[in-house]
Amino acid sequence: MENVLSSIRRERPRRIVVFTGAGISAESGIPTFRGSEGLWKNFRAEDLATPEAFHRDPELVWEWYEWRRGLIRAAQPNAAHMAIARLERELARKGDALVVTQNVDGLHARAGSRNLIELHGNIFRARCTSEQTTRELAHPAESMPPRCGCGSLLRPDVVWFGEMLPAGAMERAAAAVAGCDLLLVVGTSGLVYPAAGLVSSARRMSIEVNPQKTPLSASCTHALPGYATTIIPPITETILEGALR
Ligand code: BJW
Repeated sequence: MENVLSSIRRERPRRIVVFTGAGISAESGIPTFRGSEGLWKNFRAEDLATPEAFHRDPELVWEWYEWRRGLIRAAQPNAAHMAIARLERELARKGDALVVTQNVDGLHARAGSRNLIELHGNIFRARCTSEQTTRELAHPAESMPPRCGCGSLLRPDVVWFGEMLPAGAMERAAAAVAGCDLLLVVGTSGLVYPAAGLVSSARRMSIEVNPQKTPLSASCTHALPGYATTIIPPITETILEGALR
């Protein structure tokens, strides 16, 4: 850890991209997808997170999302989300920080991050399956499965397997990663594409924060084994000390 903080002190990065996955929200009590405690241990992605699954049984898919929406609603952003939001706020005119997240939980925004790309959508938004219009769906749905005013089914406004990411999101994220001084890769297994491919666009320093090794570890300049709430605050603090000096 100390050698990584020394590199940050030496390089004084000012343009930061933070690329996050489910692991950053694990310490807020939100289950990750993979691993021994992950959602895919007890639920099959093919039954719940594909357009075919929704077409087959929209009520089942919505019930699963309502359960997850309840868990997330009750959760709070943790010290890692807060430190990243503070980094954006305090860098202000001395640099910039962009968060590119695969998470649909909205915790970065709740922590205060505003410069944010949600690659896989947001679980508190719904989309009409006919008109494609989106709306906030913050509270539990009144009817199941919920419907649009036009009578068509609403679906969670998230990206399922086999679906395209929001238009322009990957392009914006890849350009930011290519132009940044420091890429932080936090709490992702690096298995889901195209998102995981972003890491290969980094040209300068990159630091992975994850208790496990991942397929991305070898392509990062440093891989720090550990938990986001322990490791991210000293990293953002060190970035701010250098950038604001
Ligand atoms: C901690 C921690 C702590 C724990 N601190 N860390 C190229 C190669 C192979 C396959 C493909 C490819 N390109 C496309 C594909 C297919 C597919 C894919 O990637 N499949 C692979 C799984 C094999 N990709 C797609 O289908 C994508 N679409 C697409 O490619 O479209 C192309 C297209 C073209 C033309 C026409 C049509 C389409 C879409 C992918 C969408 C993914 N959706 C999900 C669900 C979102 C909605 C929901 O939440 O319900 O997104 S799946 C799930 O995985 C979710 C996540 O965002 C995503 C990534 O998971 P993440 O965040 O990495 O979590 P975990 O659980 O995997 O890892 C957590 C990590 O945290 C672990 O490493 C822990 O160690 C760590 N951790 N505690 C720090 N405290």
